[in-house]
Amino acid sequence: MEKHVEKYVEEFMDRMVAKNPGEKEFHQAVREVVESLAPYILDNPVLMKMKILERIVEPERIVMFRVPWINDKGEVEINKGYRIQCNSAIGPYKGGIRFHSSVNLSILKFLAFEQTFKNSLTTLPMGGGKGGSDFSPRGKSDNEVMRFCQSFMTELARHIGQDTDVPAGDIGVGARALGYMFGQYKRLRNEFTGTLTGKGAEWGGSPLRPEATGYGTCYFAQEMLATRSTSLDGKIVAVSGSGNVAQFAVQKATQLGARVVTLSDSNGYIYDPDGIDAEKLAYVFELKNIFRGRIREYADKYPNAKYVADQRPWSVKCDIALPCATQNEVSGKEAATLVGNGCICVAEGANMPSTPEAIAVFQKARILYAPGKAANAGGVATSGLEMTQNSMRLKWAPEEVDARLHSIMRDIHAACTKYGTEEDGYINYVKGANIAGFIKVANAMLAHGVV
Ligand code: NDP
Ligand code: 2IT
Repeated sequence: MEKHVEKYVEEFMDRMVAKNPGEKEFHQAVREVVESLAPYILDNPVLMKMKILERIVEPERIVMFRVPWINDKGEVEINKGYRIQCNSAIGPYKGGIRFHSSVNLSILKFLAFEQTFKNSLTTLPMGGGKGGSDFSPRGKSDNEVMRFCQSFMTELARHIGQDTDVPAGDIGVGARALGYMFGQYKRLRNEFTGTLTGKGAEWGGSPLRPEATGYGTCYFAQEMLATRSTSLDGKIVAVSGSGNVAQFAVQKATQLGARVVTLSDSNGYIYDPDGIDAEKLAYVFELKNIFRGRIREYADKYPNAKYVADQRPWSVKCDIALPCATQNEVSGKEAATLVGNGCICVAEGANMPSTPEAIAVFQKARILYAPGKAANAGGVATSGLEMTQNSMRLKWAPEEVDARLHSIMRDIHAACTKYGTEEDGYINYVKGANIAGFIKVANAMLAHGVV
């Protein structure tokens, strides 16, 4: 990095950190973006004069609220509820809701910030938002989850709407929680609109929304691999996580001819050298989505597979890694192990799963590496397609949605290539995604004046 660019980055970060003390995930996400954008901003003085970057890192609005509910023992429980409305320059706030014990302001601000760039990349008119709670659905009964969701939505309903802010799922929020939240929203507002996405197929959901994030990540990986005249066919793939994104990443990678050999959760990972084929994946769907079991049980069912407790899957030899669990789940050391084992491509299904140290390792080794805001944008893109279908009050065929998803992922790849190709021909997808995502939002903000 040139000296004057470095100075700009460090001074910007000093001010930003001082204004947002202790929010380490938010600092991390902002630093990555500022490092990519600094040369572009220094070349465009109007962006500096109008303080576009300073405004983008300040969410337009943050709502924090109490979520009281009663557990099955009749006791009162209290959780924190949040909605970060980060940026509405190019469309209504849009982004998922996360229910996990680790949720805090820093994590949701980093997610809402990244969402702003991701949504811009999709080419659809969506601003950036994110919400959630420190409520953990794990071990809770259906009735407890329902009571919690109803209490959460009773407050959130005042702040969202189909033209204002459109939430969806994320970690801990799948079909069940979305159903309970939609039911309560509909009841409170006495309206049936597309205010939430990821809805059930029978009540306004888009075909392929459940599949979209995992499928989109594989479509993006295919585009990356094509730049090196190869594909997923015949490759060994390591996937982390075993939730929504991981499950459908396994499905699509397998359909495209790869052998997926790992899945994980926060307790450990399974390694199945024979590959997680369609039949085994059907078992995983049942285990995770119906019985809400742990991935360890896979190794009991399929004895050829082994379970490794308290570790992540990155020491397994693979050609392609798809981190699909959570932020900062690939360390610099694990990245070096992946590269050392011959991994040629990392496409992020999760948001910010690679630490800055890991990203540096991948880029230094010149392997294909795509950040979540590009590689996992298929989920929110299909949410955008759900909004369109809801507004038109019709439903497209799965083939049509799949074709649109595929073409959006190709377009995102092309945008990353346009803005991220370096002098030696290496595609820096981080830089490409950050600049491409930024330009549209920045131009809209310039047009709107100081608001
Ligand atoms: P799910 O809740 O369906 O699955 C999450 C998976 O990640 C589970 O296997 C979970 O294991 C694991 N996990 C969660 N937190 C941790 C942790 N702290 N350490 C280790 N493992 C963890 O969520 P999704 O599949 O929807 O989300 C996965 C990732 O993809 C997230 O980063 C999310 O932001 C991102 N994403 C999701 C999209 C979507 O459409 N759903 C769209 C774009 C990105 P355990 O059960 O042990 O917690
Ligand atoms: O991180 C994400 O992009 C999501 N959790 C999906 C957001 C959405 O609105 O579909």
